[in-house]
Amino acid sequence: MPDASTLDLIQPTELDERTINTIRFLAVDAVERASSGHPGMPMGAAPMAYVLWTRHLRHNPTDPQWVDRDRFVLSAGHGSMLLYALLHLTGYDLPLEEIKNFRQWGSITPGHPEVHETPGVETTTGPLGQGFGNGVGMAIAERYLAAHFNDYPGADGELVDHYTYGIVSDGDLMEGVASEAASLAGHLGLGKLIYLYDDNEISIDGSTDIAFTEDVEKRFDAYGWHVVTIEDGNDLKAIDRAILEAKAETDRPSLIVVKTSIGYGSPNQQDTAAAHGSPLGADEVDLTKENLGWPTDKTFHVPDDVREHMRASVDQGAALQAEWNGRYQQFRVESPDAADRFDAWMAGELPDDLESAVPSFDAGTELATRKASGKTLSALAPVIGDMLVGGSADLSGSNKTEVDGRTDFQKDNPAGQYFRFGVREHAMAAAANGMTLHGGVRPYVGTFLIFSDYLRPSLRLSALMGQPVIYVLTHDSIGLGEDGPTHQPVEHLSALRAIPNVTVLRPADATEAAQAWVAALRNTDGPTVFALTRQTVPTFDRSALAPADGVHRGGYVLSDDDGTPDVILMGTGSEVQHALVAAATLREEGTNVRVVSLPSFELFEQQDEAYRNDVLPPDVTARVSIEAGVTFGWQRYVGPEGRALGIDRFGASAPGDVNMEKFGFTSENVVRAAREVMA
Ligand SMILES: Cc1ncc(C[n+]2csc(CCOP(=O)(O)OP(=O)(O)O)c2C)c(N)n1
Ligand SMILES: [Mg+2]
Repeated sequence: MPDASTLDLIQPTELDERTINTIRFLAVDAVERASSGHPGMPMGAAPMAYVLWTRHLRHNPTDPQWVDRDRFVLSAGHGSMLLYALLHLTGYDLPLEEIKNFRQWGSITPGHPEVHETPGVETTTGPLGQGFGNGVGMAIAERYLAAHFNDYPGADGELVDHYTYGIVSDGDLMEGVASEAASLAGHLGLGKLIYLYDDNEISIDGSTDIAFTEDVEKRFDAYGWHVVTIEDGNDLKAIDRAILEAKAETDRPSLIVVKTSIGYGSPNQQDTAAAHGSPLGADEVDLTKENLGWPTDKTFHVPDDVREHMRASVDQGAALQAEWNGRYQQFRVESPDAADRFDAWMAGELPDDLESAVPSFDAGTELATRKASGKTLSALAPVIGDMLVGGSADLSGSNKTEVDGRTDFQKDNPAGQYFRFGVREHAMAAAANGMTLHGGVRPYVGTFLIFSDYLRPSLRLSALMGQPVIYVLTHDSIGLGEDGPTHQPVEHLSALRAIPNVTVLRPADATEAAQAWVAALRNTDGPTVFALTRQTVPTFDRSALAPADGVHRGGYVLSDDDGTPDVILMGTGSEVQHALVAAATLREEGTNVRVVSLPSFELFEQQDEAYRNDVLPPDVTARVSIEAGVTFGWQRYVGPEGRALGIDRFGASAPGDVNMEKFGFTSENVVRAAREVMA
């Protein structure tokens, strides 16, 4: 720990004070103009943000994508105007006009920060706690990449070397996902993760006294964090000192608890929940401006010297990046192969030919799709290399997410490619989002499909942010058996399909599972979710059936007769086998049958209409679907005259094959339903 007396600390000036007030009143005025938003948080947190952004954050406003920039996460996303004010003032491409258009249609200043909308916004925040988890993932990615590249000649130990900062609020720290993520970060000893806690003791319902009274310092200390408390949130020197100390603390993540006042400066709303989420109101704005010595006749006021002072970030940022570019060039000269690899990882490049790397599976054998997934992963990992990382929330053996020859990512082994997330599904997914947002790694994460419920808010953000996290979710139906209805997903496939930009893939056999990995890896615009069986399923004889690369079209004709089908049988995953057996029975009766495998609704919907009509001819209305989940959503494919076989209730504790039989997932039932829809 550096001796604070020897540190070169900020000597606060009147200009510092005015700059902080500029940030405060940009937030106040923008919220006022929009007639909605959250002024209180920026007013209280402006000093800590100011010190962080002007004295510590290494960033380049003219290149927000500089790979070795420090990351800044505003986990308390409702304070978005704080971030927009900082981005505007430090010279990002965020003109004052956009601040005046805060929260309006088509502006780049949405109500909560959104990663692809605004230059300099690192992640989408607003659902409290998510940003906290994202930052942990960013710090993990930094550490991992540093371990993989910094030792090469020319890298000088500093090719990847940045901090991850965040501002977190009471609400963030009340959320479970933050607790999970904090516990993980403490275990991993993420020393370059530094969070400032806006400890204003106010949330929407009022004082935190009514619901949140634990000793946060002790809690984080117990998690293994370095914790410091600043009694006065306007004490710039104390904030500066605390950040310097946190940077020097390399073994533990840091929480800087900053006691602040929500709505600071507002005579009637400071320290009250009234300042949280609505405009101060014209009169109170005037009173607040008077109180802080701000001109009442001006809105969106940025004094010239404040602008000039903050715009110093542009030159500083360019110099920082130029210095880094020099290091990168040296690395490239001395370690060209590693530099190529570094570039490829940062660009998320995959080998062109993944197909020839996937294993083949013998027809006639039986294999659970989770096992086929595991074998495929093990075959692809060496081809893709260590950009591909992943782990499980304590279900590695069940999820088949481990890869031979890989080691665990731990404090003392930061190059390890495998992540022991512990029983922390939510933080696992939030961290995975942080990892993809950081760049340089491509994560997959594993748990049971049932526990998609425990990570769904983060999965939703993977989708909203277009992050290509791969979710390996196993034990995908009542077929898992004896663990019973608490562990048996029924509504989950439909629920996941309902989230926009999520690709759900439920492979029917081992060969489809292998193709599912290829499809998932190639999907770089959003998350992919696998639903994989615990139980074995037959590996189809592809010499008699269509090839498994039909997976890439989401739905394909697996088996067909000449001419127009009398009936179409369709299904996903472990139930497709029953459709095939049913087809054989029906064919013996002279029925013309088509069997369609539909592993992914989303990929199928991406196909053009001609293809979709080819697979499911509109004229053929006798249709039966079979899937061991709720029937919700299948109407789309079976149509008004078809029949959806599913399970619209909870499952039961019994052997998996008994469950399947009892709940009607049999070829006999498919045959019966087919006869009915044809009648
Ligand atoms: C997961 C989640 N639940 C609820 C909300 C709604 N919400 C927004 S801010 C907030 C709490 C505000 O308290 P705090 O985080 O301390 O922010 P402050 O009022 O101090 O700015 C809540 C409940 C949310 N954004 N995310
Ligand atoms: Mg608060």
